[in-house]
Amino acid sequence: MPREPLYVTRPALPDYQAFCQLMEGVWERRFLTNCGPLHEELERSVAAYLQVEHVSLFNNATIALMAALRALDLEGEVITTPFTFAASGQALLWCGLEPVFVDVDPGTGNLDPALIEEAVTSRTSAILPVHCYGMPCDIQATGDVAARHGLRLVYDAAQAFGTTVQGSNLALAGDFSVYSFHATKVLNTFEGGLVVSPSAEEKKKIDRIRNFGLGTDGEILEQGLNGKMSEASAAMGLLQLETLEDAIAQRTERVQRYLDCLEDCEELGILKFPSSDVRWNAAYFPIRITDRSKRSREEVIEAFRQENIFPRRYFYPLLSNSGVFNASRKAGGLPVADSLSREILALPLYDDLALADIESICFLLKKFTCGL
Ligand code: T4K
Repeated sequence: MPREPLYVTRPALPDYQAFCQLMEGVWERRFLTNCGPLHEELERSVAAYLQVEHVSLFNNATIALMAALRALDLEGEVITTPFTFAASGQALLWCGLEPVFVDVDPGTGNLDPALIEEAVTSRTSAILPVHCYGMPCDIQATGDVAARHGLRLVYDAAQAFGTTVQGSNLALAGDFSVYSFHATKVLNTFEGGLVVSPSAEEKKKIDRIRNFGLGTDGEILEQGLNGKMSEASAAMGLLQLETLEDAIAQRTERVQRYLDCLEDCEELGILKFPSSDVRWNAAYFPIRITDRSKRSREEVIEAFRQENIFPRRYFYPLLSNSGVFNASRKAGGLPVADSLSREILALPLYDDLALADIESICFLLKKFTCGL
């Protein structure tokens, strides 16, 4: 049994002294939030990293999603995936929108553009796809569907910071892209989020919504909320950005070790990891415990728990099976999402996870599922 628990993820932490140094400046200035200098520096640095011009930092991605949806003045139905974290659907409900759930691609867990198109009605106003596990959706085909039907497009890129697609900038897909900097993400700011806007005008609107809907003279111009990122979070982000590429390289090495260790276990389903034109951020390592496995997914979780290892069912239950979304339309049945959700298990993955721990996890997994 591993001495320390192995969780599905552990946050990367920068050098503590470097963080304290940035905090000394905060103490001197007594400027804690409301777009202080560290916040402004992080906005510039993140924009440069993503090679975009207009970004807005947020206190988390759920609020950032709500701000992006609000900025588009949407109403009626929004087509989205049921195979995602609760936040994607919850943001729609908070904006008074009606989620319509559409099935996903079995290889990637991402929305299937052909099924999106079949689900469009006269009440559809937008599409909210999710780059599941940080793996990019089919941006081209999804954008084509949106254009053909005059729909707005907001990408939930919460898990995708650091993923790049050759020839097209993931961050600029659709009307807005929203990233998360939560503690469990590849880059974290304790809690945090980001909206990428297509123009200065849109960014101005997003920034206003983020700050209670206030204009420059304090007048209340529109519906808003408090989505601002603090200086402490911005400091964390600045330090993490310096080491992000190393972190992704370390994660990628760990994914490869998993793939090597599991290649002889046919009872497991391995998702279709991105091809060579994608630089994936290796945010998660999900596998499928299929019905050929000796033990069920739930039994595997329990067996791991006995070993002090804690994989997670990302994503279970399907949003469409949760009471909160009872009234939401399910377009054409959701068989793929349903089986993915029943079989999926995200194994521990983080940048400093020991390679020997991955080998132990795979050894146990094969014992539980394939009898190897
Ligand atoms: N859209 C999508 C597609 C998302 O995946 C998310 C968030 C959002 C939108 C919304 O983004 P934010 O509003 O959060 O910025 C976690 C995260 O809380 C959530 O951010 C994330 N997705 C989701 C996939 O995972 P939980 O409930 O599974 O987290 P929790 O607390 O159980 O943590 C998982 C494991 O990580 C723990 O067992 C131990 C480890 N851990 C966690 C934290 C918080 C640490 O080692 N240190 C920590 O500080 O939701």
